[in-house]
Amino acid sequence: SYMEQELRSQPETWRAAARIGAGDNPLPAAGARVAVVGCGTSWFMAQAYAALREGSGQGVTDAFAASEAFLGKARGYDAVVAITRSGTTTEVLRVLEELRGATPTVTVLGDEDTPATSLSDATVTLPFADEKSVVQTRFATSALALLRAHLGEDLGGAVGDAEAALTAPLEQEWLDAEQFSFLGTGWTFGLANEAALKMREASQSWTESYPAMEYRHGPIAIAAPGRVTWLFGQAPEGLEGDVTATGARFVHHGSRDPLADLVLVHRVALERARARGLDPDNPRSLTRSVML
Ligand code: F1P
Repeated sequence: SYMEQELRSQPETWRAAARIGAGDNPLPAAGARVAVVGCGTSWFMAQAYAALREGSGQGVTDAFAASEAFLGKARGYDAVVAITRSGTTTEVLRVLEELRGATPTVTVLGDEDTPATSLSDATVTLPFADEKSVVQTRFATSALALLRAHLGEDLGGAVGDAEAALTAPLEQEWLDAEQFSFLGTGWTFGLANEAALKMREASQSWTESYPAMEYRHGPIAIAAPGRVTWLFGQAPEGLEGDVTATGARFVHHGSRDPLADLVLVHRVALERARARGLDPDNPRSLTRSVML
């Protein structure tokens, strides 16, 4: 499948994206007030980037689903970053159109020549990470690698961890699980949202996602044997004990870069799709880009 080829190329595409992020590019400089928009997977990458950028002290950074962007919110952003693999997603194009001539926009794209290209003040294109599969893997993670490198992060460890995640054994419990809850804190909450979406899109699995400590405020009520609770990033105190007490399988790879842990989820989603006879490249009810 395309999904398999694309997810396997991630260490290489992250390296290439990080080089662009660390070099000269039009992404907003430190100090700017930035809004980041996208749909679906691209929105979740926007969430991760917003938490990282603001957390690193480089300026106020808010993420919005493009369909909800700026609704009833004060404007006043110095720049807007849009993330869209296709450059054709209706809600993203609407945001770019609305901001034209008012707020500078930079769009992170898979392809050079798209409707979003001409509507943006500047673009960063990742053609080597563009994809054929409807389900995004390497474009999304490479876009985030680009953005992290632009914030000054060294992606070397993440790339090495992604290589390891491509060969790590998959546990049978993950392949058989009846339900998954993905959890994260700060930027890894965006990754948890993306992990849950990936499993739904590729394998029609029942999945949910929450900020890690929110999980204890209700959602843990469905944790049980045969279900998996998968935590990205740092482990908040007390969470593991609460989850294991339910009989659910608690998964936490604390020493791995959380973005590389997402690669492991890509593989689980692909294997579960195969086991169910699904084509992960062409999920039911989805298209490569959603247009009105
Ligand atoms: C985003 C999108 C996602 C969806 C799927 C296909 O498109 O439509 O909403 O989850 O992964 O892509 P894009 O704006 O990044 O092209």
